[in-house]
Amino acid sequence: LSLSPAAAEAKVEVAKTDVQAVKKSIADLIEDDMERRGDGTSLTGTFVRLAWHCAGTYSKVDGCGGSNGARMRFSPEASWGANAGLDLPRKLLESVKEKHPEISYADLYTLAGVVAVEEAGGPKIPFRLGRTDAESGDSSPKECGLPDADKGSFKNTTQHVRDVFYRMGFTDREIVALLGAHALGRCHTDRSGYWGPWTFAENTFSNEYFRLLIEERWSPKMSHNGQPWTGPDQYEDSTGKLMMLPSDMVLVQDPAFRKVVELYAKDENAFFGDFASAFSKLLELGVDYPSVKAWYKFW
Ligand code: ZEM
Repeated sequence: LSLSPAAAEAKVEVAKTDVQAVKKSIADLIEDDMERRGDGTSLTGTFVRLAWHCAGTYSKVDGCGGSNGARMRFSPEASWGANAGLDLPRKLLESVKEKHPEISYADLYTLAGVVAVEEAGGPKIPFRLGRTDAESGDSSPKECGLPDADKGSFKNTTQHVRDVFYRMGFTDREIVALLGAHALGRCHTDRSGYWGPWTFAENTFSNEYFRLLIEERWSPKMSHNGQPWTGPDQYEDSTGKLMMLPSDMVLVQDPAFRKVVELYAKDENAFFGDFASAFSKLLELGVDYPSVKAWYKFW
């Protein structure tokens, strides 16, 4: 069995990479940054969003997109509106790349998402090295295929969410599991226009997102800090401190999605297991692991 030149080169780099050491550097970065901020926010959510936006461009129709290549470093992906604010985590991860130059950017950006989930107390995510870096954005999809949070009505937004995730090859159950990542992090008005966290513990990976979706009364956000809310349509809980996007509300409006939300709200283990598989699958979409798999160890 012979490897393509690119795969052979990747094999050498992979063999040199000490994954545990890279994971430790990423975890240290998250912890140091959190201390520096001191306001209860952290990089965990932003690293998970980075990994997801690297991978979520994938289309099973033409095999285009996916985390291989780390094409978000280049135009057009760097300037897609959907990726606003993701230059920040990419810049911070440069310090890890300097310490561990043998890991590809594509492996580093996805591994950062994996470490963030684990640091936040989430499940262990099966992860394999082996992504290689593109030299330009020439092989990026022409159009941004990442999902919008609002298509004007629940009906259209539901269809849109299904269209986007079916294109990647996910099932309804996997869609709900993946959206549970919104337990982490928050929306930033200067990135997406939306505001606020989904849960009261935005650095903790849990099934809180699902519990809140079912148990809270969500209403359209009308005001913010005593002023009328002028941002895009979003939902807030009874305290006004938490948020849901229209695309989150779809999960309780649609009967098939809702069943899975109810399951995860009751059974955190089921959520953790399903999330670990679905997130691992997401991060490997379109990655061309050569047929010789023996050296692709799972971490
Ligand atoms: Zn998100 N997401 N997402 N997401 N996301 C945001 C933030 C985060 C959608 C979406 O519009 C937005 C998935 C799916 C979908 C995370 C993880 C995952 C934000 C706010 C928006 C608007 C960005 C900002 O302002 O900083 C939509 C429409 C989705 C599908 C329908 C999936 C899948 C994810 C991972 C598996 C995370 C962790 C954040 C928090 C980012 C942060 O900086 O804290």
